[in-house]
Amino acid sequence: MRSAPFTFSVSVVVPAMNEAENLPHVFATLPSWIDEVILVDGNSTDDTVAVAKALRPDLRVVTQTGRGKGNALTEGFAAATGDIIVMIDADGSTDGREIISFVTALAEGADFAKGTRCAPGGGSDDISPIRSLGNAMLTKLTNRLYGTRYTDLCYGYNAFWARHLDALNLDCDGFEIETLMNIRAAQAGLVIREVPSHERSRIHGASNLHAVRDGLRVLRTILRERDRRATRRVKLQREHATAA
Ligand SMILES: Nc1nc2c(ncn2[C@@H]2O[C@H](COP(=O)(O)OP(=O)(O)OP(=O)(O)O)[C@@H](O)[C@H]2O)c(=O)[nH]1
Ligand SMILES: [Mg+2]
Repeated sequence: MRSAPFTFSVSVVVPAMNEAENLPHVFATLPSWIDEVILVDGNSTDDTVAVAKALRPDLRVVTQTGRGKGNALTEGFAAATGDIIVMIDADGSTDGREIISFVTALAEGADFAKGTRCAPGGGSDDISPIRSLGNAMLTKLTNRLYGTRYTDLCYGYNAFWARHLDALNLDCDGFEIETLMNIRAAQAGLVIREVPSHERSRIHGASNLHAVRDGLRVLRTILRERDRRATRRVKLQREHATAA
């Protein structure tokens, strides 16, 4: 039952591929005042969907049509009906009890609330030294190229007002989705607030992320978005010149 006195509604989007064993833990952390939970199933071969539905009869299930976490989130966001959309993982690493911090940041004026493990109050039980180094380098590069002041680029716990979905214009398939969101949010001039978050270890099962392969996808995204920005600038200048 809803107990928080919000005037807006909150959807939680959970991408899940073979996470049946983790879902009882994940759903147990979700606040009672969430209006909608959408599980985006990546064609799981275990009981993910059945377990999820049994845990939450009000659950909405979206079966993704493509592949990858990016595709899953994009399709889940499109299906969400809430004023606010929160994205969390289904492996037990993101704690639903932190959702209130994200929603509060948005209610206080942020457009985009970005989780960070690397600011005071945040942390990780999960990230390896090599991934931590890679993330730090990619974060630094993004900050340099886009003038942002992010402390943690590649983290999957974020929330935003659904009205900004068009500005984010998401069009990627893989784990680079968080990077794309962070860059596009900044480029769209959204008010971004970082929210300290503590990442826990995956409870059961194996990670789908491959540090080198997915790190390179993130790097390509960072560089490609810079080219997109340059192309857009030239196009705008041409349009101005033609109009003058
Ligand atoms: N629907 C769907 N969900 C996915 C897909 N790939 C990953 N996920 C989910 O996305 C979330 C994050 O994936 P993980 O494999 O834990 O990767 P990660 O959290 O980035 O990496 P770790 O820190 O190693 O756990 C989990 O809930 C996965 O089940 C996919 O292709 N489709
Ligand atoms: Mg994980």
